[in-house]
Amino acid sequence: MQPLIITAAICGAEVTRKDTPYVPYSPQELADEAIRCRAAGATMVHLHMREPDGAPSQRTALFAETVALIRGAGCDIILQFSTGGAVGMTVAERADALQLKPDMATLTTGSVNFGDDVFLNSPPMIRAIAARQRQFGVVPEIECFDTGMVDAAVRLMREGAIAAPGHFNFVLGMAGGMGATPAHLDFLRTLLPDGATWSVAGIGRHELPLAAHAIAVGGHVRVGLEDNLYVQKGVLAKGSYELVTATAELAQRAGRQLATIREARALLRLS
Ligand code: KMH
Ligand code: ZN
Repeated sequence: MQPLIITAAICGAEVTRKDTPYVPYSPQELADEAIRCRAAGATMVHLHMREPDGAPSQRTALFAETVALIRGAGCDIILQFSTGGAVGMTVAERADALQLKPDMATLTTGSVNFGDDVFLNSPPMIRAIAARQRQFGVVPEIECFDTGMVDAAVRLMREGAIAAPGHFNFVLGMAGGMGATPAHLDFLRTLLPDGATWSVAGIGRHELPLAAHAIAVGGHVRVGLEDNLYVQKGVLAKGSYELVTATAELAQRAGRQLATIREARALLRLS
């Protein structure tokens, strides 16, 4: 089995300090959290930005400051920027920071109801973000909130907008998207192009059970406060690093090695 890549999704766009006091906002807080997650076993960090008041942001200057702090501290974690941003942002806002050439960036390959909102990703929007990723040599992580997004990604591969076979992340359990059962995950896996890598991000209480399933069947795992606030029922995680630690413990019990940075970069086809 491949060594396990754990991605830490440390703040997202929706979680606020009203939900948990532990969500990082500032570049320094984001960098510190990324470094704690690396120490706990994460090989990749999925980054959103926040304005000082906590409002979701995709400002390139904030990404640049956060990356400088992470790298300045000698942390080698793989950097993955969000291009999803927050509901309602334009493609230009969402994709501006790709000019910083992170290792990876997300690419959601379809629209989905997102709570009471719609996370809009029309085919022209997806192609525009994919084109900017190609322009800056940024490898996409294909975010799938529903089955048709896998099929859409395969169509984009056929037309040359995304390189095959790709790396997919299934976000399961969000209100409006696919359910978060092992059966949903097992079905999604059957749709992937040969040679694709995949991870799962279970929302809320589904996070660690789906992580355990992915660890058992050879997939990779995303955890963190973007997706889930609790390390156990009723107990807030004091940071995404506690969720990374819990995932690393699941892997250890299952006999699955954690990927080194070098191994993760090779598996994800990063330069
Ligand atoms: N915040 C969501 C609307 C991504 O990072 O690419 C979109 C999202 C996906 O979080
Ligand atoms: Zn995200």
